[in-house]
Amino acid sequence: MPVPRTSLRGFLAQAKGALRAAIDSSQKVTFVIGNESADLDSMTCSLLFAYLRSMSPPRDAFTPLYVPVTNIPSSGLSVRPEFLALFKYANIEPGHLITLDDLPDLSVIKSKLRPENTRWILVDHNALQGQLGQIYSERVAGVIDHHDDEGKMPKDTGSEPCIIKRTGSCTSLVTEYCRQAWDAPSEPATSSGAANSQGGSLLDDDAAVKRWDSEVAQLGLASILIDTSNLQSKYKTTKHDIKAVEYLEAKTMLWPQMSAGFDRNKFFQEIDSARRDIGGLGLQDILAKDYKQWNKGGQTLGISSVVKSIDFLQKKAHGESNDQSWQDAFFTALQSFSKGRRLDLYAVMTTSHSSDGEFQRELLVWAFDEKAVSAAKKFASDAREELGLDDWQDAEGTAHTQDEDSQWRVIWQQRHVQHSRKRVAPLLREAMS
Ligand SMILES: [Mn+2]
Repeated sequence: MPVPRTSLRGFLAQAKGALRAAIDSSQKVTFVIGNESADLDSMTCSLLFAYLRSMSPPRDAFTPLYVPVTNIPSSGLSVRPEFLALFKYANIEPGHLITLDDLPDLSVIKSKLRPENTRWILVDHNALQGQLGQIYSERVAGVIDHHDDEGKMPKDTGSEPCIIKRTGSCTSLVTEYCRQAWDAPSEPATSSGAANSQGGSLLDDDAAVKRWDSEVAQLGLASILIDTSNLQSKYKTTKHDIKAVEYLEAKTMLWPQMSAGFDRNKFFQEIDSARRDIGGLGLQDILAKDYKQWNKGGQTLGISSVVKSIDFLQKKAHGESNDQSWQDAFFTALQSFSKGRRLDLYAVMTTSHSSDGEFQRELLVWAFDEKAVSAAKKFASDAREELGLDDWQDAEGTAHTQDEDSQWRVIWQQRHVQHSRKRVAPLLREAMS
């Protein structure tokens, strides 16, 4: 039985209820989970997929309801102001989101959510990382992603999707996959009091459906616009993104109250400035905000993406620790971030604009032991040309390479700015094997 048509807000309340039932009374559960950087794209992919799929699940679905999980603890929401900026368009609040805090504690998760009772659809990644990956990898039942294939996809996904395509935003692929179901006549809404009490208005009313569609469409629209710089990035924008934006914008406008005042450029600007507004965050939070981690060849690699320059990060570090030079304070902060996560290899990728508006990237790589040093040096020689790596210099013209037997640290200007973490991460992982 499909879930009757309801608002995203009502749906999330139902999904939380289903998750609780799964934990408390060993019910089956299907998760839709984004990657652990939990950026806007990952969050909206899981919401869109779970919401739309639950309205028309395949006949042989493991469970009719799909539970969207944002792959961070709820405390992580405080460093994602862009989520809050967007939630109001979707008529949801942070408390509606299902996060890792809604799953059982990792020490007992295996007994509370027995692997055989779960199924996992991965969106915006194609290999389940970390401790969830160790327990539930075998239960991955479908993938929609726009990263390099890590070779861990299930062989047969049956009626669940198995899609990896290079696009600006994974939300574009989710939209493409779900739009047929979205446009199909919806299951008649019921006036069941039980569902009403969960916060969803179930009026079988065309106007209500248009409003709900518009709210969900705006969620998806935001991610695609952010990931493609409002469709202006020539490196990132693909035809999938353009089509999905057209489709979602049309859905947004079908709600008469929205069609009068909606301005896509303004909408993009608002979400984008919220995302860039990280000045009030501490440096550790900035490094953790868009962070991913992998294990390869017995070593652990971490990569932080940051929307400000190295110069900004150094000043931030200095401001937080007045007794050290800018550089020392910065490197101390990176070291403590890496130690806390037991990293062998740590990279920081920055994006910023030069004074004359040119888009720039910097790449810092720090190897903390001999094995990691040799991987980092191999990466440097293998990837130098492709990424356009030039030595980075600070305002005083000083480079900051540190080379000792057991450690190596280097900062580059990455001239070939089309390459994001989607390319840099596979190159680093390759060098580690
Ligand atoms: Mn993505």
